[in-house]
Amino acid sequence: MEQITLTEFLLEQQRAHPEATGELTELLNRIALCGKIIARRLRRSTLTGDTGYAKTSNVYGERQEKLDVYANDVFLRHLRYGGIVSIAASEEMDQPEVLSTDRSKGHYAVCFDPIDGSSNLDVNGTLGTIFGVRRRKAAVHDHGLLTAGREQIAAGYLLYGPATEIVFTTGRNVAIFTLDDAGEFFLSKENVKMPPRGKAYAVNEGNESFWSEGTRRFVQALKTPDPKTGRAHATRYSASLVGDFHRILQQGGIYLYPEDSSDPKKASGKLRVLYECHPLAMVAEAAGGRASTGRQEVLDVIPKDPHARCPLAIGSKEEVDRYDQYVAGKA
Ligand code: FDP
Repeated sequence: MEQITLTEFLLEQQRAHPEATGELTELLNRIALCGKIIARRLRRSTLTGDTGYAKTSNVYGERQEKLDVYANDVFLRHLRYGGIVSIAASEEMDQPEVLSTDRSKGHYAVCFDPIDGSSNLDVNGTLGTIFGVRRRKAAVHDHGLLTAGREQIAAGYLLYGPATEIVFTTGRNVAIFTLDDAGEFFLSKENVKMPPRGKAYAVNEGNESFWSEGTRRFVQALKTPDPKTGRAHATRYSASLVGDFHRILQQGGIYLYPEDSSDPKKASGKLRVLYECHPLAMVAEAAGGRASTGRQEVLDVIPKDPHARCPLAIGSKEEVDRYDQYVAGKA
């Protein structure tokens, strides 16, 4: 099989759009580079003492892992180079950081979650990095970040599992690239389509007593055998949104992080709109799936601040549609 590298793929896409400047190609290549650097560090982290807590906490008051801090720094360093990114905002930083004030360049704003699934760090479990790219808005006090997810022009994630993969979309289709020993990302799946219905669901069921009635009844329905097939949905929860989403992208199903009444901070769920929900929602839609808060399309959510959260139901269209019905009390 002829193998095509990420760079070749991006250059081909760029050539197909004569108006393209090449800056987005460069940016996606830089994000892939960050993924390689982080993956290299993760591969040896249980031997080198890199796991465990840093002495800092993030804006949510959550203790940061040393690798959260490391991965955030890797992104900042490599996004700054070349001046094509004006603003970077991350789950691990209190405020968005201005990387370039050169108005002739710096056309992009990048939101990212450097390490998703941090509780898996100490046990060599699946991890990820999530990113979403917007065009910079000139002279807007909030840097143009507080906009709907539909403003993203590209989004995706890196998965650190048995293999490191990068998955992204620029809106038309979704492609998966796998890192091989040569240090190159090679195309492993093109034009990925999410099945309209799946066989599994991912949710932290330990939180059930803090869910709304609609969420509780929905998950109960997933566990009830379908009269037509005699099968119920299987539970598949890895504590890594990226890990769970990657399965759902390819095999269908649904991931849920609903509103949770155990903690006022989780009244809108746990996941952050800009760093997690918007980017994955863009990938899901481009693959034919959906992402909903239960009441609204995730891509229509306009966050009130850079660290705003929203409930997330993401995956196959059939399951996400059904979730909305339960939340609305129609099922
Ligand atoms: P984490 O906080 O460990 O980074 O991004 C948030 C996230 O992980 C998701 O990756 C994961 O699905 C979820 O939170 C796990 O949260 P719970 O421990 O509450 O289940």
